[in-house]
Amino acid sequence: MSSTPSATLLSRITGPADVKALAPAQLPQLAQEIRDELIEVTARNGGHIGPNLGVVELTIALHRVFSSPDDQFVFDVAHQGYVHKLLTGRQGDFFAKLRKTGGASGFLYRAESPHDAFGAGHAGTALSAALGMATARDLRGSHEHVVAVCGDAAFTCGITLEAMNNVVGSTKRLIVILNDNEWSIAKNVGAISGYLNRLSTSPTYNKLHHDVEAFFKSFPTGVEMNKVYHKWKRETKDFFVESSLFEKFGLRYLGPVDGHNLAALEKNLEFARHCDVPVLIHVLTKKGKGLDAAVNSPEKFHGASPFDPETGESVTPIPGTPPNYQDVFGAALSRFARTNPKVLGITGAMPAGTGLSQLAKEVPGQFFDVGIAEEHAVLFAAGLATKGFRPVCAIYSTFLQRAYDQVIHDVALQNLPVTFCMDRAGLSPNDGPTHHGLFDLSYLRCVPNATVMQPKDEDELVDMLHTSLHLPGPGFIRYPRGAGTGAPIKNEPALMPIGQAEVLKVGTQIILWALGNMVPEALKLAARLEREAGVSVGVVNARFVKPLDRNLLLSQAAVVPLIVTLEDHVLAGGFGSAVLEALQEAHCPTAVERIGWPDKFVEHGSSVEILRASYGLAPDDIFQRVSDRWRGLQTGQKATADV
Ligand SMILES: Cc1ncc(C[n+]2csc(CCOP(=O)(O)OP(=O)(O)O)c2C)c(N)n1
Repeated sequence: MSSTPSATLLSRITGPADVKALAPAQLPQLAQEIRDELIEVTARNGGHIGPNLGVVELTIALHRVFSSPDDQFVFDVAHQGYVHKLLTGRQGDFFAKLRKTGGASGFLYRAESPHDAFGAGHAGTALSAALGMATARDLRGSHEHVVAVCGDAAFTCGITLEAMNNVVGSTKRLIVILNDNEWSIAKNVGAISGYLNRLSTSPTYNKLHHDVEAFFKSFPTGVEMNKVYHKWKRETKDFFVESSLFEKFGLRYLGPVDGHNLAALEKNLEFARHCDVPVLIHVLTKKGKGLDAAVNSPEKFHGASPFDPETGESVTPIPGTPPNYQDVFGAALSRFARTNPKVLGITGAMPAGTGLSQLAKEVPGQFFDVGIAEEHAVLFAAGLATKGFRPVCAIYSTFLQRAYDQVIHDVALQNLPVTFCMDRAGLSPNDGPTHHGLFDLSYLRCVPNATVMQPKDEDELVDMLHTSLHLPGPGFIRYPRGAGTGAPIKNEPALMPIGQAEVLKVGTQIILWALGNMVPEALKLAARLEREAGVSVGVVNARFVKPLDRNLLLSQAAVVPLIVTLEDHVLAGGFGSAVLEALQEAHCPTAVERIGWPDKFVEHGSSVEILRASYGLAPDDIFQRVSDRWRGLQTGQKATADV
């Protein structure tokens, strides 16, 4: 694996100036050392190994031709920013702890380094942001370069296309790198992907590429590039053929360029640096280059869990680990779709992550991957629903944020029966704030016609999916990342009474109202409170956040002094807020203690447990808070009685 630090070129890179100082002949060694480091760290920690192995040469070339942080790189999604981190002073221990508590984030953050010009984690944002930055530069009269680095799948995002539509008229100087590896997480889809494929193989464009080569060859080295460019431009007015899609949007097309050929990359970047028109360089890269397993299985190694660096085999899960929620959902949806041709599954470029791969394999005619296009996914579902279909949009909680207007304006307002299955509700610990699903209850609870639920286990997830497929309007089901509880799944799913909670344990002094994955926590907490604080504690599995089981809540609140809500969601506007609102509307004065995430962006960390502990949400903290609140109420009651 990696050589001892003193022997490596990489260990001597403290910033971009050191990358520039290397001789061209040293660069292949640097690239190899970077790949070794990427493999070693991601094999241990998990992470976006495939995308990063593909951009090693591209990132080196960017840092040799431009001068970060004065010049600015905006990486789309920013999951391919590991190489950029290694070249901008973040190697060593910090990088070794990639995606772990106290280590480098798996994405780019303005707060992490001055070299991170723009943060991201969601796809399709780079071109818009870069256009804004380039326009700001022009407005204030400075001269730095702004370079957007976008994957081919980023061009399936509406925002990228909206930004392209605005390049003309916004700035004359913008450099866009189209990093084309033909893959999104799964194989890229749609017309744009087909177009890029034709572009990379088209003889016309390959000829243009050779012309750029010829241009460079025709001038002696050492001549000032700016003069060369202007002379060449005068002489070859017709060089840029107004025929690629990008040229129609005002971006001069250069390429395709071999993304693993450092000399070719540097030449094209150098050329683009001197252009006084917006330029798009089409760079062809191999996702996973340097790790055979990743080249052979690009989807698995897009974002991999820890793996054996020699064989690429995933580190096997602990035997007996229950199935993931996503797989239970995928199996259930396939099963429902097989017997009902009206049931359809829709994903925005996440067939494996959402569990929809199973539907794609078993009932392909009822499966749709629309690319990274959540707004379209939801609107498309709305259209399908008007014709009697039962579409299921499988979109992570965090990515559904992007389609909020479609949820309200197109689905809920027309009360269309679209089901939303929101995986990764709660923490995505190693990914951090861009990927935590902590806001969906707040943004959905206020939407009329919505039914919002969260299952306590896998079996209830299947029941909820079945129930939602029978709703007259939109249904939203949230569930967390990772393994379920191991609950056995019934042979036949049950239709759940809408808005009915489930009493799991009767108690007479405190009632814990828990949502979804907090239910098992609540059962443990109840047992401990009874054991250690001598209180009688009941537990309710809320199941529905909207409509909330008001009857049960109010009947309990009439007889117990304390209701505690537990949710894996922000407190502001979440499940506990729904409980408070219901009590307030009934003028019920019962005390409520709400347990949930605070009004902060929660950073990345090694595990859910570590992050919970750092926000006072570890089981001990919750026990303490509830015991204290209970004691406070008792003291208060006694004081009132004494008066
Ligand atoms: C809005 C949104 N939807 C989905 C994702 C999940 N996602 C992360 S990377 C990715 C594919 C990106 O492909 P591409 O832009 O081609 O870059 P590559 O990884 O191939 O370098 C997807 C779908 C996301 N980050 N953001």
